[in-house]
Amino acid sequence: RTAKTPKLVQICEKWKHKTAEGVPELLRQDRDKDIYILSMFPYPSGVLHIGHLRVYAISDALNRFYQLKGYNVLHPMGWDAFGLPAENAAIERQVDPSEWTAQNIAKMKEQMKSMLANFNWEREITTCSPDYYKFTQMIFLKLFKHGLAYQKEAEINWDPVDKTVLANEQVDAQGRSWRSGALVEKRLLRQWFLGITNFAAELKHDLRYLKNWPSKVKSMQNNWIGESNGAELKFATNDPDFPSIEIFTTRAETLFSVQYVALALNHGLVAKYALTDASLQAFIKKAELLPEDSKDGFLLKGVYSRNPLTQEDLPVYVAPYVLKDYGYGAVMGCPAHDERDFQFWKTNAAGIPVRRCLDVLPGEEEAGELPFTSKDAVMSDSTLEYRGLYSAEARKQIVQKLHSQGLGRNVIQYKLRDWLISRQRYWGTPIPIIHCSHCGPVPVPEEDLPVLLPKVTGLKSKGNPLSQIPEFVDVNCPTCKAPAKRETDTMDTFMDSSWYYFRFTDPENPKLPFGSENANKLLPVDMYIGGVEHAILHLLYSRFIAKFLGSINMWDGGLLKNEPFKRLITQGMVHGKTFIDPESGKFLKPSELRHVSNPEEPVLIKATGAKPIIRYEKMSKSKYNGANFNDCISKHGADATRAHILFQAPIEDVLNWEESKIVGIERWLVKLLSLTSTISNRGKFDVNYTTPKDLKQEEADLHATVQKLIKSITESFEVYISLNTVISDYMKLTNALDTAAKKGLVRDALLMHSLKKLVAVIYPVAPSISEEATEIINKAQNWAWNQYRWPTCEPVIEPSTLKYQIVVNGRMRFMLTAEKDFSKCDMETILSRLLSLPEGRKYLTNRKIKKFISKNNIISFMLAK
Ligand code: ANZ
Ligand code: ZN
Repeated sequence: RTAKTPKLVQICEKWKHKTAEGVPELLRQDRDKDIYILSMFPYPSGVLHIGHLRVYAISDALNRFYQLKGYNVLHPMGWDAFGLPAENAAIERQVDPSEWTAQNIAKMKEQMKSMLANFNWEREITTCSPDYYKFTQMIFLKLFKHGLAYQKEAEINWDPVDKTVLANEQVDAQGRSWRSGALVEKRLLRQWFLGITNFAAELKHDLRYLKNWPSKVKSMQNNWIGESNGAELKFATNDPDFPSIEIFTTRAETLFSVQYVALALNHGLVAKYALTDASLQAFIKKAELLPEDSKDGFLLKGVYSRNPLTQEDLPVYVAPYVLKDYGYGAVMGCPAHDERDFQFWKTNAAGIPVRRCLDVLPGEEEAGELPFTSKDAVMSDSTLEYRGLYSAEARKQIVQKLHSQGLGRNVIQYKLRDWLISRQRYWGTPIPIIHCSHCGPVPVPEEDLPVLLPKVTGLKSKGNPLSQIPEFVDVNCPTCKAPAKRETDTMDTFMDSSWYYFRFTDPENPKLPFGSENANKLLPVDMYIGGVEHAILHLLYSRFIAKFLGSINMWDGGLLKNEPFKRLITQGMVHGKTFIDPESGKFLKPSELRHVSNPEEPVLIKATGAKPIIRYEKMSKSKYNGANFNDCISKHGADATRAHILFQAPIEDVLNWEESKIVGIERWLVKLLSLTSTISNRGKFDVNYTTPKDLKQEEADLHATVQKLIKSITESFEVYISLNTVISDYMKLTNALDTAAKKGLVRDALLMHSLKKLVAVIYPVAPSISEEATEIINKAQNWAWNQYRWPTCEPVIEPSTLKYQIVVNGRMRFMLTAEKDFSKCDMETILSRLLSLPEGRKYLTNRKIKKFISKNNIISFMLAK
């Protein structure tokens, strides 16, 4: 470790207060340009990890860049504070979850300050605070009013020992409760849902407006929504209670090869027969536990369904492979052209030949074994009037024909399901509903919000604590005043985070979640930065809520169709260095390793002296590869740490964290400061210096390099958001000035002029060093200059003099500095100038010139022997 490192730490400490406020308010230039930069708010677990350091280093660099550009930057921070970990801590340690959360927030806020993240703390929000969840409840009530919040039965994970509902994350891969170890049961429970599927089409189609989202994220959203264009077809039955079965198909042209109809376990027709058929009941019970790809089936004897196109009567099966909540929970089975149907038919109707209706395209090789599943095919001879037609055309004509007979129509299906928000847990936003036996579910009147979460002492793992508090549960119906029961479910925490970016635009509004004027002015978020692990749910729920709030005129998302996030930046994970014993395959602790000063094999295993396997992996306690946020900052200072993490990898890539590589950054920062002193002490300069027109070639070259790098840095921030290139450009710029300062071929005033630009452009990443450099300059120059303005790119200046190479008989003999057009002069003029110089006389006196060439900056003579 160099002796200079502690100095960087001290500099950060020295400027702590100034760097915390960002560009001073009074100096921000053009206050009517707004920009909203948001990093995903964290869960207050108690510690920030290196992954957080990465996100906030990115968002704060962008924040400070736009401050220098004169923007009014909204860069807020808050806490996604409801959820299971606080509840678990409360159960385990018998602490109040709100206190536990508050302590964690305090610790993490300190860490954010120590990394110099400049947030709008005056707008801080915490989702578990009644001032916030009051409005989460208000938004729920608006959804309720519009029919978008409703109750229905749904399967939950039930722990029969603890007698409690478990979240999916609390059930292990073997289907056991994480706490009691009991085998988890599926139970039906009435639960609250939000009608996100009403927005499925918009959520899918508006993805096209998100030009600045990573395409990977858009396609993940697209797949999750899962739009499927097909047809609803009616198969008549011989059952008077169910005169027809509706099925969903994307392949209506395969109707000629349909051999059966299969129904999901919960289909209405199945329910009817199960009432009287014990063997069917037994089958359903068994099948509920089978995986989705199971090919089991149960034939409903005596029931037939009629193919609407061929009028053929077909058998009807009950099959677990038919999904309960997709389409109509019913399929038409085409063994010849669908893999799943083929397997089902083989299992359940062995021996009955498969009937095909599609052939390969003309000129293609016959597909061989069935099933033949290509969607690009032609109708076979067996299909009468459709024979020879391409699948797509036949599909269209068949649906048209069935439509005219009232037996079919085109429909779009989505894979997306409504959002189950009920949680039978304590630490969440209470659902503001009162159940009345006369009036049904009644919304809590707005003036009674928030429905406060009651304080609970001695939280236990069994059951939902809210349902055990009579003062909470027993209330009067707001409508008829009769005794009624309060809803005891709380909301999924994704509900809290689905609208927090609205609240930041108007965090103190006492009446509304936010005022529309503020939201319209500041939203959509210009840049949203966070982990790709939120690519689906959080972003989809946020898009849904933003669109819903737009649909009821709570804000106007304008051209972006109520999309909340204009640009999405997903940062890659941070991996830590792991050491593995090659013999046992075990992860090694730092204490089991010995560091030696051999650059080839710097680390050895203490016990065996062998070389460990080194890999970078996701940081985790069990791999001993975590890195400590506080350590890094206290050893190297915030500036170096920020620059290091930004430099190590492009934003979207995985970053292999290796603290020791920070030395490169430290060397650069130390060099920058010493260069600043050197140039500052070379004389007194005009604070308003502008680049003169008469530059020597060396000066013009440096000037051009500086402008090129400033342009590149600006574009990296503004266009590409490529912050690792920003750091490498900082280094190039520093080196260019350092070299020029050492060579002494550039006038010092120009060096100072360029240095000021460097000091300004590093501010977004290294604000303390930028302050320190400014102070060095101001002290030496007796200036009151500040660096809080993004430098302009000056036009390139043609040098007024050039350096010419004088070549004699093919060898470069000496250099000459002369005016720009010197090489265009005639030979006599050039020669007489050269002969006035000692080197010229040495090579050219009294020599006969055979050939003379003068081009660009090369002047060449061939002499006669
Ligand atoms: C007949 C057919 C023939 C089908 C063929 C496919 C190939 P996507 O594209 O994912 O939407 N299907 C419909 N409802 C279902 C349910 N509840 N559970 C399981 N499968 C269901 O898939 C649409 C296809 O999935 C539909 O088209 C239907 O099978 C099946 F050669 O109908 B198809
Ligand atoms: Zn009532």
